[in-house]
Amino acid sequence: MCKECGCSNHEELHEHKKALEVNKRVLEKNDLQAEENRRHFEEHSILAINLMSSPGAGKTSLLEKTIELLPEVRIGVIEGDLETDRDAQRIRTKGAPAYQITTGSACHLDAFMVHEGIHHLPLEKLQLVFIENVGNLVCPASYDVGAHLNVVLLSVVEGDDKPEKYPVMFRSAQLMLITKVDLLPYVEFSVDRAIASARRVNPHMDFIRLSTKTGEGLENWLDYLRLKMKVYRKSLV
Ligand SMILES: Nc1nc2c(ncn2[C@@H]2O[C@H](COP(=O)(O)OP(=O)(O)OP(=O)(O)O)[C@@H](O)[C@H]2O)c(=O)[nH]1
Ligand SMILES: [Mg+2]
Ligand SMILES: [Zn+2]
Ligand SMILES: [Zn+2]
Repeated sequence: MCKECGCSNHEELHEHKKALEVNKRVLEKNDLQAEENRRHFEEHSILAINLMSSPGAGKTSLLEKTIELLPEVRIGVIEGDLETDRDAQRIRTKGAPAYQITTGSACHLDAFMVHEGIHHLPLEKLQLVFIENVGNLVCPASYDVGAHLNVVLLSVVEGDDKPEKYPVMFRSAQLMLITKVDLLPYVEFSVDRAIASARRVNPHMDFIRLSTKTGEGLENWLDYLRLKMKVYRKSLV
């Protein structure tokens, strides 16, 4: 667990309070940097989307498909992982610029790391930037990275009870993607129960079910992106 989260200091109440104070200051600084990141995106009329999920829910697979299926949109990606640049390489193979952040021990991206990524992307050539956060359903939700939209992926192998068990994450997102729906015949997962669980923590959330293997739902995802880009561009003028 990373020290910024304060989650390694539960031994003594005193220590815990100190950790919470430090955490609060870290988050305040983070929020200022996040605002600057958003200004960078807006100077270039770029819509920025933060993708979050537990490890392996299908974030990179979805980005690969999105780049393939939206050739008319110039997409860039900032990748976050503890180690390796494998996800950035997967994105570059699809022909989009990608910058890999390796966090070492931190289990989330913060606005400072994303700022570094922003300056390594050819912003003047881009219209849409995805930030693929570190696979983790907990602390990425507490760090504003300067995106305009938060999207959470929940794959059907994880269980339909997750939204209420990880409410901070599901409250922070505007859209929940229910991924790997091709596997529904093999798992006990009710899409309706997952949506009901998410609605209880976040009544305003949108939902799309999809599979990158069969292509089901991908058109809805692309429509969602087209609509959000249109609304965003209108908001800038
Ligand atoms: N059956 C099925 N498998 C999928 C689907 N999407 C992704 N996968 C598989 O799930 C695994 C993880 O996919 P990734 O796209 O790497 O997941 P991720 O969320 O980027 O993973 P991290 O970056 O490590 O958190 C891979 O083996 C994918 O082939 C899907 O729609 N259906
Ligand atoms: Mg990935
Ligand atoms: Zn963390
Ligand atoms: Zn800058």
